[in-house]
Amino acid sequence: MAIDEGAILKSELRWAMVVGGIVLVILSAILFAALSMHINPPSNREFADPKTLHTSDEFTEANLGTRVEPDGKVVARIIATQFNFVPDCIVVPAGRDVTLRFTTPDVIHGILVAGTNVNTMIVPGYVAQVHTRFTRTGDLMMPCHEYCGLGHSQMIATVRVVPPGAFRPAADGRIACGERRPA
Ligand SMILES: [Cu+2]
Repeated sequence: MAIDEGAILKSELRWAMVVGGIVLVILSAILFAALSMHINPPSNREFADPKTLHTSDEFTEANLGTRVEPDGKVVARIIATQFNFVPDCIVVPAGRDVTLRFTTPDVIHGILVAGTNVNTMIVPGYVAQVHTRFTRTGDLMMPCHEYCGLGHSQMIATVRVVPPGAFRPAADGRIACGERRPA
């Protein structure tokens, strides 16, 4: 049978269109997730030396937890370690932009906050940062989702989302779990 070059060309074009269509579907799914569901890969690139975390400016023990910065931004700083989060509970206001900042002195961890778009890896040497806005009040679970050792399954923290009226930080801007319960 003779090879019909025209038929081959047509078939190749058809398959190219199929592939192009699939790529378009995938791209629009990514765009839809990014624009309307706010699901994006974290794009922050900041370094934090694991050896000097405890003496660094930002991640000293006294500086961990939720704080309203002088410019009004709500920032929570958390260290993930084997096999704990420090602190293991943070308070955040509902309906307000919140920045979560994580780092780790030991191995790779990862977190997600159940029912929200918060999901990031925490890699030694880097600061993982997530901007979000919590809509529902209540205690949300924040487990480590990257196997980090034998105690991994016990590694879980709480994100306490309180109504804006119940979010009353102290004079220095700090607010911690256990001090003020949600109203
Ligand atoms: Cu972990």
